[in-house]
Amino acid sequence: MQTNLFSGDEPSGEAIKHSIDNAQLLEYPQIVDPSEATQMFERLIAEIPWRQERLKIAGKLRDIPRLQCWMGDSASEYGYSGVRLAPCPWHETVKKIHDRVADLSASTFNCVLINYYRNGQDSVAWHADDETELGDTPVIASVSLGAERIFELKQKHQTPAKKYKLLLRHGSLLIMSGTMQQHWLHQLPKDEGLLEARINLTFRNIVGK
Ligand SMILES: O=C(O)CCC(=O)C(=O)O
Ligand SMILES: [Mn+2]
Repeated sequence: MQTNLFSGDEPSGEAIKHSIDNAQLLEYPQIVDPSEATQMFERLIAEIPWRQERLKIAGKLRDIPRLQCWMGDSASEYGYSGVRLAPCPWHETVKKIHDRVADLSASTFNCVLINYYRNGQDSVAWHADDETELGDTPVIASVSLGAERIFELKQKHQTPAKKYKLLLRHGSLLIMSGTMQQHWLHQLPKDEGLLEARINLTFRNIVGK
């Protein structure tokens, strides 16, 4: 698997534009300075109403390997891997991050899925954020706080599939857009031995709400 960064990457202002087929992937290595990012991280861990969602796998209900909170405008309800999530009202810190991200990406977001990976045993499996309520070419803005984790990308339809890895840093922003969700899958694999936690906020816009 090819590692960070992609050949042909170009700097774009304070962002790095990753060159991948049929997609746009823009990385801002630091949108908040590390001390403010740490304050945000600690506040979110303490104040977000984290939920343990469960999924039916082979007829058995199992805990998903992370805690979550769905947050957003009151009308946004969302389906994720078969789970229906009703939104919590905006938290002050999340709203602050939202405003920064909306400004940088020049996009509108009416909700955010927040994931809390308690340690390296927590993860998210291969998937695309391609739910119909997000539209055909969604802009997904993904903010990372806490432990650095590897984020992996894999082509959906090609054999052999190209794969890439990116290191997602404390206080960084990754914007996935264009036809990315149609052509690529992404995952956050387990990181055996990692004891530190990470929070990820993926801002989304549910169309027609
Ligand atoms: O934690 C991450 O960086 C990715 C999370 C993700 O892909 C999702 O919540 O859809
Ligand atoms: Mn995703």
